[in-house]
Amino acid sequence: MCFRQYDKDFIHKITIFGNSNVGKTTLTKKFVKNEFHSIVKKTIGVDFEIKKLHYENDVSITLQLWDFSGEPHFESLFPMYLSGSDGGLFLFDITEFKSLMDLDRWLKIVYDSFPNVKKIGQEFSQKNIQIPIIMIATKYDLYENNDLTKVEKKNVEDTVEIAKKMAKNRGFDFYITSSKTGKNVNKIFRELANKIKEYKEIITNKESEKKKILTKLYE
Ligand SMILES: Nc1nc2c(ncn2[C@@H]2O[C@H](COP(=O)(O)OP(=O)(O)OP(=O)(O)O)[C@@H](O)[C@H]2O)c(=O)[nH]1
Ligand SMILES: [Mg+2]
Repeated sequence: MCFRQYDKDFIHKITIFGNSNVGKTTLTKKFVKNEFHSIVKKTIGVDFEIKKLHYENDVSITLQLWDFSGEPHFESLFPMYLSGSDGGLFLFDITEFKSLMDLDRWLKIVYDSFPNVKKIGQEFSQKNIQIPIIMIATKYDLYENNDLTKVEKKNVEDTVEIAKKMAKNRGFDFYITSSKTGKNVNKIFRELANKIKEYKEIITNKESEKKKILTKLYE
């Protein structure tokens, strides 16, 4: 990646959302502290973590991770916490089909929280929102470790296939992860950080184009 001087000061606010129990806190802790716990307290409102990503030439980007509770009674707080977000991770549990089906319910809150978002049709997609969002399938180790019955395995396979299609139709990147084995955990945060940087550059370029046009008009 190519960085300019001002990138050294980059801070990205990332919001992590999805139903309760899908593994948001576990993924955050795995990424920040390389820890995995099989018993985790439910998040009350929101938890907050920080981690620096280091790049070449001593450049680093600070990620502020806002790990939001998936419990419905905290939902009304979500728009407030979303404010100023640069990117989002939507998590669903591969063994819990309902957690995938709630994608649009979560996206609606995200969309409603950004005043300038274009809302076209009923389906929420990446092109209508100004921050990058990545879809994350969690707990893949449960599929790999052969503890599931044949029927449960087939259900997981169907869920993942449907999730891939939903992600493709909406223009979201999609990753399968496990916080237990660490599969793709670092990768998704790096991917999202890179995407945020691209989005910020597009916005900066658009703004400087606008300024150029306005300057010409008033010359
Ligand atoms: N096997 C396995 N279990 C996981 C994984 N990720 C999370 N879990 C378990 O899933 C349960 C719920 O995880 P949490 O991280 O608390 O879920 P959450 O999405 O933060 O839930 P809320 O805070 O209530 O919104 C815990 O028992 C975790 O150990 C994973 O990758 N593999
Ligand atoms: Mg939590």
